[in-house]
Amino acid sequence: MTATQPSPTAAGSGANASAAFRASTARRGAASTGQERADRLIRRTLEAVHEVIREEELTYPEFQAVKRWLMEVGESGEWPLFLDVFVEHEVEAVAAKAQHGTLGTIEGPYYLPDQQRLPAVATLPMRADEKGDRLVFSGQVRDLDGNPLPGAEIDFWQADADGYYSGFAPHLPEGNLRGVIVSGDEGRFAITTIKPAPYQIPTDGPTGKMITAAGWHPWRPAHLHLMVRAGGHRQVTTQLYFAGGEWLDSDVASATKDELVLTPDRQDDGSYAAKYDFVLESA
Ligand code: MBD
Ligand code: FE
Repeated sequence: MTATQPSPTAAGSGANASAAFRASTARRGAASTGQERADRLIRRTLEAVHEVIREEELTYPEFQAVKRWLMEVGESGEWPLFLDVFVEHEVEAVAAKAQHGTLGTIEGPYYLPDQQRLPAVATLPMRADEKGDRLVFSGQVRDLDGNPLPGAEIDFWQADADGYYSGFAPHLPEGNLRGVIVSGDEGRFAITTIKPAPYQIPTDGPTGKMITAAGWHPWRPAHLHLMVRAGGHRQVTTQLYFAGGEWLDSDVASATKDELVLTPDRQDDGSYAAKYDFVLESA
C-alpha cells in the first residue's frame, strides 16, 4: 500500500458496518428468545467469564483495561467487525450441522443488499482502471439431485486489489465489485471480476489494538463472498478462497474450509479462470 492510498479508518468502516447491520436486522428480522433460554445463555456466558477471572487471577488494572476497551469497541462502532471475526464462525458451525449442499461460512460485516442485478454472463461493476488480475469465475447452480437451477441469484461481493470493500471505504464508488448475477439456462453463470487481495482488519481501531496486544496477525486470506438463492431452496452464504494464497491456514476470522478453496487456472492472456458449482437443498 502506498502512503497516498486513502485508508478506510476503523472509525469509518466500523460505523458503516454498524449501520449496515442495523438495516439488515430490520429487513431480515431478529429472532427473540424465551426467558428460559435467555437465563441459560446469559448465565453460562457470565460463568465462562468468571471462570477465566478466577483461574487467571485477573487484577483490577486488567479489569479496568478490559472495561475501557469494551467501551471503545462500542464507541467506534466495531462490534459487527469484532463479532464477525471472532465469534460468527462458531455460530455458523452450529448452523452447518443441519445443512446440506454447498458448505456455508461466515457472512462477515461487509454485505450490502440491493446491488445491481446482472445477467448470467456479466462483468461486475468496477472502475475503468480497476487494479488486479482479471478473474472469470464460472459455474452452475444445481439442487441436491443434480437438477440445474436457472434464475438462481448469486449475490456477490468482494474487496478490491488493495483489500477495501465499496460502501465501507470512502474512496470507492458505490457498488464497486458487488452485484447480483442471475443464473441462465442450465443454471450457469460466468462473472468477470478481479482477483482480490488478502484483507487486513483495520489496525487503528480497538479490534486491531486487541490483535496487536495479543501478538496475533490481522489478516484474512483473499476471498470472494457469495449468497446463493433460488426459489424453494435454502439460501447459502459462503466464501471462496484461492489455493496457495497467504493466510489460508491462519485466517484471523477462522472461516476457511478446504472445500471452499478455488484453484484458478492462468490463461494465455494473463487472466485467471476459476470454476465452482453450487448445490442448494430444498427449503
Ligand atoms: C472481512 O472481509 C470479512 O470477510 C470478515 C468475515 C471480517 C472482516 C473482514
Ligand atoms: Fe470479506
